[in-house]
Amino acid sequence: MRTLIKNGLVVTADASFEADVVIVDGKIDAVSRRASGAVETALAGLVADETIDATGKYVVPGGIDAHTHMELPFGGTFAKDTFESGTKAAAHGGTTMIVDFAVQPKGAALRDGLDVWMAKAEGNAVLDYGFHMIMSDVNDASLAEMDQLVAEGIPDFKLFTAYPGVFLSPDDHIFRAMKQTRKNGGMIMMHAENGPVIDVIAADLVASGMTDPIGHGLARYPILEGEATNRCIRLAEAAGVPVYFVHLSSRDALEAVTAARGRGSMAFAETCPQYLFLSIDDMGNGFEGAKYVCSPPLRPKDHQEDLWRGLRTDILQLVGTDHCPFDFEGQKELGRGDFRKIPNGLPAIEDRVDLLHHGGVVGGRISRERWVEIASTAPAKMFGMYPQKGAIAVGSDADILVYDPNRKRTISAATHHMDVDYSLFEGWEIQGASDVVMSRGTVLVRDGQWVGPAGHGQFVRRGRSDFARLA
Ligand code: DUC
Ligand code: ZN
Ligand code: ZN
Repeated sequence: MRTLIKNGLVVTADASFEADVVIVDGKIDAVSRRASGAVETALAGLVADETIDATGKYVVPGGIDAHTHMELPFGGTFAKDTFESGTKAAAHGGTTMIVDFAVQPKGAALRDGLDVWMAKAEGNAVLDYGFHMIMSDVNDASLAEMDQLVAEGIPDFKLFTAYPGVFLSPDDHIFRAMKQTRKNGGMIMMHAENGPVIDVIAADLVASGMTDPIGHGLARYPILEGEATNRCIRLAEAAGVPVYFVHLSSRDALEAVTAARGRGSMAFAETCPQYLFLSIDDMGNGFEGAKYVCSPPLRPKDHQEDLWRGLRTDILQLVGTDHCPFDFEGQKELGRGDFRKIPNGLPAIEDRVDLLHHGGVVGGRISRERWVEIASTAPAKMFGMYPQKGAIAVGSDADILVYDPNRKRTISAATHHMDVDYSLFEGWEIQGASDVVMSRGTVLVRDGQWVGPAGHGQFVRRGRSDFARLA
């Protein structure tokens, strides 16, 4: 099968140039530049099974969302998107690969959790997928298992300083896991908030009668993210390993990463669309605010431009979603009368690529090349799958968007594809949308319609991070 995408503007993390792209059997076979002013490339006479005219459009690598939680059991319920519905929604929004988090059950092996998540994804995901591993129990056995998982293409491990009694690992456990990655070449990902202190503040708020969702945002002080981020950086420095912060949300945490990078530490971080576009003000409308409950919480509005600055200056390397959707009705409602019982998590997977284009490129905050980098190329490099993914280059998987930078669309729960009954961005008109979404050469979405096969996704074995090579 040969496909030709012609007349487009190829945009990569490095440059933009006019070129035609040939795809053969799912891989990029040629990227042929048009000479300045020329209408056609050297490929003009090429016969293809399908030709896609990308005149006036960008041709970019598909988005990679390296932070998702399909079907996560959490807060007494389950994140609602399955691997099928969640990856389909992702594809509609220009994402062509996800990395989800498998969870080690407490008291069981890493492998037990991994097997469960593999079974959920296999045959159901329509996009290629990888896994990070959440470690709920750090002990001699799980430390030894880490080496095996790295060898099998699951090289990163998430630990928490938050959620006491559920996911929290004490400092010595975090340190032991970090030391293990020094030996096996993996990477530790941290959810950094001071959970025990947050629980004290939250209990005080509830005791004083503050039970609304806004209490969730008020209890989780930014300084407690800054403290935990700095602590984990120092632990990683002591262990001599890189460390990656998931869902960095605040100026306080950004300052910790900035300082670490300034002294040469390998500290890396992502932020998420919700922290770039929403604020704690969104949590204030009575119980409606439950729609915006996630951890870390939405921050005061003035943190947003600091996060954009972080993206512009590479203090933050990429943007993932932490996609973890719960219906307002029946799920978020579990926390009526006590914000601590609201399931934490937001739906965002379908909007990430377009929101970053709209707020970043159209909004004049980042270049279109940086947009491609934070949405696709940097995740591929950070998580050991570049240049198979995240590139428009000969030999790469043909995970490609034909992207219309001018098309406007209105976000709404009535038209989105995520399996959740509300949208964080209801009624927002944004600029930029994918006309064609292709995974390994197969068109999945065309002009907003699903045209792909079921169960198209494959597990991607990942290698060492390109960002975090040790001497
Ligand atoms: N934060 C969330 O909001 N949801 C899932 C897990 C997490 O850390
Ligand atoms: Zn987290
Ligand atoms: Zn998460």
